Amino acid sequence: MAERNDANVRRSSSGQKYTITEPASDETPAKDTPPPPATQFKDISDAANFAFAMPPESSRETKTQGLQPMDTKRVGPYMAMGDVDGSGRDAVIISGGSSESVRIFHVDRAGKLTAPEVLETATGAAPANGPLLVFDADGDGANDLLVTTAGTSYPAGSPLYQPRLFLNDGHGTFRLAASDAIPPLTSSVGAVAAADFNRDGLLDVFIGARVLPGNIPWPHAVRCS
Ligand SMILES: [Ca+2]
Ligand SMILES: [Ca+2]
Repeated sequence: MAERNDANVRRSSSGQKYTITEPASDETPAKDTPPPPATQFKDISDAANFAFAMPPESSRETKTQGLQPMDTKRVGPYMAMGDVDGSGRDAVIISGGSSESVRIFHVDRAGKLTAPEVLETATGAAPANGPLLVFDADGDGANDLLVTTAGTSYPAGSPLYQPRLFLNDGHGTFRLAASDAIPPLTSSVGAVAAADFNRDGLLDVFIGARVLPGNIPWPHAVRCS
């Protein structure tokens, strides 16, 4: 019998015979588990009042679209951060599924998150929320909030996919912008970003579609306005 570890077996030459014998006892030998590596991060979710459950969507999109490899509306929840009340501290904004309201967690001076404000109450009768974008849409110096939609629960082209823009009064109170604030857009969204793409000094918005509902894997248009 020759005893070798895995590395030695991989380096063995031809013409040798190895006999591997299992222990007689049924007990599983203890693993030589190395200690977890040191990390610079520490979980303070409970101490910061940021421990909460956000249940996933219950229905399965893949039942109706055999080529769809995953449930796109279960990709979230999505999160965005930004100072929305002029405090100098970033709030945390979370969006969930079609039955989960968009919630705003402000951060107090002690670094703890306050009880969340509900931006809009979810009814379940709309697509799941998609990526969020905090940016100053109207140029008044206060961060506003764009809420997109995601998933394939509704047919392509449904107006229910229209993103919603919420304008901030500068103190963290949001109101839904006028219906013509955003051109008609029915994308199931996977990414959103703001930058001055055309260099005119004004922020522009990139909205990237993830899927075309009912037509997987046909791509959907990507918009920039
Ligand atoms: Ca603004
Ligand atoms: Ca621009």
